[in-house]
Amino acid sequence: MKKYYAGAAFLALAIFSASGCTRSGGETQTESRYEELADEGEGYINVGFCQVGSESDWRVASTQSFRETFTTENGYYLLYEDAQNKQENQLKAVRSFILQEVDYIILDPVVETGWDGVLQEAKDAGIPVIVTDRKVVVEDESLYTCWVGSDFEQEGRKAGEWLEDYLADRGRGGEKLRLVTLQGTLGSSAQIGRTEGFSQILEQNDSWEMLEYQSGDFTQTKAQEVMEYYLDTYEDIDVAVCENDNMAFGAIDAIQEAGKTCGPDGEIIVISFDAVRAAFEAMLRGEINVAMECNPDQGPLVSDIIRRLEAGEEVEKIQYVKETYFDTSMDLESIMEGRTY
Ligand code: GZL
Repeated sequence: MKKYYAGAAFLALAIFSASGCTRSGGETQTESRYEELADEGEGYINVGFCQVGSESDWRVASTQSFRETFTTENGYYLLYEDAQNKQENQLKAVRSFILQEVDYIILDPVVETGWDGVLQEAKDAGIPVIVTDRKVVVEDESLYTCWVGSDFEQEGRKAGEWLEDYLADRGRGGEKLRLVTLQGTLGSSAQIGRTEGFSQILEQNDSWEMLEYQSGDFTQTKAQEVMEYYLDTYEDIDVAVCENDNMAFGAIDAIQEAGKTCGPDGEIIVISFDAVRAAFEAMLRGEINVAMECNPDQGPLVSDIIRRLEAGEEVEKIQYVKETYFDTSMDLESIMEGRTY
């Protein structure tokens, strides 16, 4: 437990004021608020959580998981920063956590590179960094304690394998297929892994043609624009690979506005990733064919890691969350009853 200094808090405030970083509610903290933090944080494990943003349903579920886990009832004082999908905001937030001398930093990095400097600063300050969800690529792996998240490449491969089976079950194996991909935020682990994983199966199917890759940045709005371009540019698209649910929703809007159909009974097969509740609802409406699960409930896993570190235990460097997929052949309503997101 590190002592909290008002002076450091004031400097942290100066950083936040200049950066536009906001607390979760969007308000900017006053100096007195940081002094309050000093008292509020005493006696708890102080954890600084630097979240990517709030760009998708998955991200909202991820934030909820951490907020519900890192509570004072559970022995934590959580400092939460929403970086609004900007790496510069994440760098400032991590530096603020260092200045406030938190006990642990949790980082969900918007993209994989550009972290060596700030992670060295955290290491020099003696603050362990736990990376969650997306990965960092750094020269020195000792700059972070461990990573917890999804095997994105496996998600991509499983999506390709699902498509092979889906087509074979309908007597369409070996059929000429025209695909488009709506990629996530370029350079993010989820985008890199899903694109790579699916491409491995694409390469095994000579009759499949990937017409184009474009990023929808994991947002519904951008994805609708990208899908509108695809529909204007290419005849007879058979499959839309959407690297998250919100982009699938945008693609569906564009498909329907173009007077086309999608889903199990439609012209265009829609493959999605995340499998949030709204994706289940879209599958039940017959708009999405399959949603590859990406588990956002990583708060409890990270808390367990911190407890083990507090007890002086070693922790595994890489820890994957368990995931599956859901498609319209399944009893989706029953499955939804048992899910928290
Ligand atoms: C995946 C996560 C991605 C989700 C998107 O672990 O990083 O970011 O797939 C989210 O919904 O925007």
